[in-house]
Amino acid sequence: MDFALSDEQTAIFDMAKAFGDEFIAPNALQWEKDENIPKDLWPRLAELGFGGLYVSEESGGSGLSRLDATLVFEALSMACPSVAAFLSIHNMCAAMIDKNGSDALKAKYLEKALNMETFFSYCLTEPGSGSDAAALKTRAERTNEGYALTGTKAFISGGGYSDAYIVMARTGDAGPKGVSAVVVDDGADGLSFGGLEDKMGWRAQPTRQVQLDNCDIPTENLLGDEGKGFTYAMQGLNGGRLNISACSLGAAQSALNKTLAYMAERQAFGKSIDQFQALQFRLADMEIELQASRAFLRQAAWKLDTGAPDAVQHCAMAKKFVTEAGSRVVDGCLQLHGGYGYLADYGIEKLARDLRVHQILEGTNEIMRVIVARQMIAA
Ligand code: FAD
Ligand code: 2MC
Repeated sequence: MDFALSDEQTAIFDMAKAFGDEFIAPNALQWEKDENIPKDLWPRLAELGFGGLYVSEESGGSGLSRLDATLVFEALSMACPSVAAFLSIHNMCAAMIDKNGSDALKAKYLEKALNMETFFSYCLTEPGSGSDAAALKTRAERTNEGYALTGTKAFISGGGYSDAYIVMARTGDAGPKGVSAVVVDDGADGLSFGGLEDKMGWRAQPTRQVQLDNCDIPTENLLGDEGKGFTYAMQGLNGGRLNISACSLGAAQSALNKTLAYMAERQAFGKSIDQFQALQFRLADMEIELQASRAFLRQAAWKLDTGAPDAVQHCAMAKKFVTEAGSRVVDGCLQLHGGYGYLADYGIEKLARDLRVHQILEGTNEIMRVIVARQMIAA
């Protein structure tokens, strides 16, 4: 057992960190104010191979492991977790196409997804079904040419911004086995979007409803087999949950780094505030939480990479543990900044807002416990 990163993994982390430091961190507060990530960022990330991190090399992707990918999201989130998490959703979609798509679907979308000419969103949640995802009602009716989709998807990251959408829709009976996954292009007839959601965090990236009203798609846009869409969607989320955890981890680490520097400068009662042992203990507790999170997350990623039988549970456990630890650490960092922590210019309050949603999306942390407890009881 080796807990160290390889030289190659260290280089991957450093490359992502350097990109984030130079091109994302200086703009993060402005992009949040603008409620927009400039689209020219994505092809530049794609040049580093970040458009298909764990798309196989034979399909033209980077062929990295899930563990390697967590390093990229941890590093990019040190610059902005909202931008990094958005990239994670695209990667989840690209990998779903690579893993499950027909040759025709891959030929149509994969290359453009990898160079991020085509940016993907993932559409599972509906207004009436979030945690109970298999209760989704959007229908995909067979037509002569393909499918006609009708229904509404809620809370879609990149809704109205992305170039294509992977939509989970019902082609069969109630329950998970009646769900298929299809690709819908931006601009398709019958596709429209709700208004921009006004959110607590993740404000740089747009969230909208995706509305489908007899939206026609060709047969070739079916992803994999009919009736397997729910499983594809869940398999995609296993990696997504690791990435979201990595986003919490990187953001919390950057908050802690900033806090250490701040405390060395800030004076109170004749000394720098890092000299108060009560505060040193808080720093130590935060360091311990992040180190434990990192080790636990990487172990879960390794389980997914190696096809361990308990990989799903470990992804869920990591998501619950790391996203909560990340938010606790950022909140602690805000407190250690005193009043300045509450001001936007210091960047800490943004992280507190951005990270909060990581306990809700990609499966709430209650659902993560449902997954773990089901396995414990079944064992
Ligand atoms: P509900 O399912 O209604 O849950 C309400 C509460 O009940 C929660 O606390 C939940 O944990 C709890 N609960 C529900 N069932 C159980 C149970 N069995 N046991 C214990 N507690 C339970 N979705 C997408 O498909 N694509 C996206 O790109 C996307 N992006 C998002 C971006 C943002 C900013 C947000 C806020 C959400 C996004 N989502 C997206 C949706 C997200 O995945 C859902 O909000 C989430 O899965 C929860 O669903 P819900 O909001 O319907 O809550
Ligand atoms: N990995 C692989 N397969 C999975 C899986 C996973 N994580 N979870 C479920 N499955 C399979 C499962 O094995 C079963 O297949 P089979 O019958 O062949 O064995 C099938 O999917 C149905 O699973 P369940 O019987 O467990 O389905 P159930 O309806 O009871 O509940 C639950 C599943 C609650 C775990 C699932 O609905 C869930 O994860 N809900 C949370 C939804 C969610 O995460 N939404 C995120 C939206 S995306 C987002 O927020 C973004 C920001 C992008």
